Amino acid sequence: MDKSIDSATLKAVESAAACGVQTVWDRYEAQKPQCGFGETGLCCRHCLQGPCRISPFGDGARVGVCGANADVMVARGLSRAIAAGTASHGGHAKHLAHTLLRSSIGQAPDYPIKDVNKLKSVAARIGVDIDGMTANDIARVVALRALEDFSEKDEPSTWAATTVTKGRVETFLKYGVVPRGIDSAVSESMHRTTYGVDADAVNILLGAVKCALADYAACHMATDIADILFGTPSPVATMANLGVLRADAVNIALHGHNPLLSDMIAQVAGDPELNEKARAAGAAGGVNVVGVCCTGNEVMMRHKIPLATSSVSQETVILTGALDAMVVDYQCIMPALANVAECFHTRLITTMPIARITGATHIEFHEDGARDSARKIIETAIVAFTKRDPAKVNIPDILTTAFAGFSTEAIVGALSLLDAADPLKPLIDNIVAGNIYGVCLFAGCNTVKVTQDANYVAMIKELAAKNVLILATGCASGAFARHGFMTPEATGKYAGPGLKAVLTAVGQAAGLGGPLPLVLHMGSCVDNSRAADVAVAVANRLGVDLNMLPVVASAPEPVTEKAVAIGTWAVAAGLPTHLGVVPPVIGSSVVTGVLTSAVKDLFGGYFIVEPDPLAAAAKLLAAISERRTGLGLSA
Ligand code: BF8
Ligand code: SF4
Repeated sequence: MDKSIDSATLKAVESAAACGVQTVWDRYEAQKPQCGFGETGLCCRHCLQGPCRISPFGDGARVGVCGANADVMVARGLSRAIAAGTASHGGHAKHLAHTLLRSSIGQAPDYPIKDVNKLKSVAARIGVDIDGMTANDIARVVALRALEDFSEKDEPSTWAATTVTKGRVETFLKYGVVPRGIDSAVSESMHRTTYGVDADAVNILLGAVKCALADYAACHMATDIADILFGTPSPVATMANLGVLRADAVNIALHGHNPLLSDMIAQVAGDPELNEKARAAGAAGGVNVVGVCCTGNEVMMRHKIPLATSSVSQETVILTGALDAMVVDYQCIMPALANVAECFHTRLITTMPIARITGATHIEFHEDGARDSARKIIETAIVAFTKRDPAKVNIPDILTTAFAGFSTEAIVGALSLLDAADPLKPLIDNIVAGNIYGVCLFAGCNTVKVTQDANYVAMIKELAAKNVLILATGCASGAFARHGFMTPEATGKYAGPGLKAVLTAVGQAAGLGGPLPLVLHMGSCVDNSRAADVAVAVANRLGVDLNMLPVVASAPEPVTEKAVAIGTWAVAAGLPTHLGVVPPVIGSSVVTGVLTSAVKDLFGGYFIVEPDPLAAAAKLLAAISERRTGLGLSA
């Protein structure tokens, strides 16, 4: 299997061998063959009588020491993965909520309210009477309501219940899966999957859905507060791939997730004094900030910061030999970065108390004094630049234009240029007419288990040709950006005639002189909530529920527990959801049956597990066709 179809990745990886350093692909080889019990979900370490395991081939023990069978083991493992994903998105959202509160009471002067309109619209949605209140007063109330949403309440989680259709809330109540707090849902999942608690696989899975809906609440909250503090994105043109690094500049990569850190560094990087310092150190090009993974998406949308790479290829940014500092906060950061950095002059800088890496430089980042921390980090990178070995610099000369920043507000704004009174009407009319056959949200990661980007590229070509509107977030958007799919040219090349006409009409109305890009970049992984908002708005406008819309989701290369949580809430929201990698559930026929079939009767959504990208595209098109038929539209 090839490592990647991205030639920049392949070129950079060649440098690894020259340095004698391992990459993720070498470490994956060293792990092979991976454990069959783990791959099928048939192992358990939830108590000290274990580890217990059950052979997927029917030989040996059929139950663990406590009597847990294959279905229970698999369901518990999946549930704990969702809880971990929810805890991650919850931690991210809570961090932002605390900052919003401190901002509102004057304790975080580096984080003023940037988007008062967004603040007001969030306040209105969650039922705050803002009459006569200042922006800071509103922010204080919104922040307190957000923080309340983490503990157990008598009523449903505010961010879950106020952001979906009424029909969804009724369905969630009917099946007892409404979270009453984000942290409390994580805690309940951990409780019910511990030794000797829930031993009914279907009941465990329903608990997992409840936790996944808490994950949705956390994602939505993170998006809302990031927009309030840093601005709601609107389309910008920037660049993607390793060619965004510059031999003549101090290169700083921002990697991780929370814009609290990355946005501040993006703001400070333009400081003339720091750029002068960089030039005095010999970097004629000054300071050059690039993004990696989701925080890269955050600053790409709001500051036009170019995206270097994402996810599985994160080590390649260091392998260019031109990276002076890799600054990380939390999530999806490979500890191996420290080893790769050792072969170069690159400083790996950790910033969060909960995410230190042995061998890295730790510059702790706090909301009070954020700007000072950002300056210190940039100054550290300038010093590192002076130690760069020009002989080791090998930047692949590969980069492409990428348009980013299609927030819900930006999409509705663009559509309103066609119909100011009823912006969703042009979208709906085109779906009805079949010019837009359906919508596919691509989300999730790049994995070492699949040739990097191969599934994304194969699937988008199939779907776009059939007039499916493509939305993307997270590392999915990184993949499309690096391969040039976030451009008007890609629309001209790959979109079917109906889709091309719609994207051209909107693009021309928006004054672009051409079509919108083929992929609408909606942001980071928490910004999957933006795609949910668009779907909810369309469903409400049509007077139907989400499970009837010709909208599907795909994670062709999922990796993380967060991706599992997102996939599960997409299913609960009613979406047919494709996974291109088989998750560790096939050891249980009950669990696989529920996830791929029975769950459809409850929520309308279901998982489609299909490693072959062309078969996956065909299955998504079939799912869209079924939905169109259900709505009485041409299939
Ligand atoms: O939250 S897509 S590898 S970076 S988990 Fe991670 Fe996956 Fe990338 Fe962002 Ni999302
Ligand atoms: Fe084994 Fe049961 Fe303990 Fe799991 S909880 S390790 S199956 S005894």
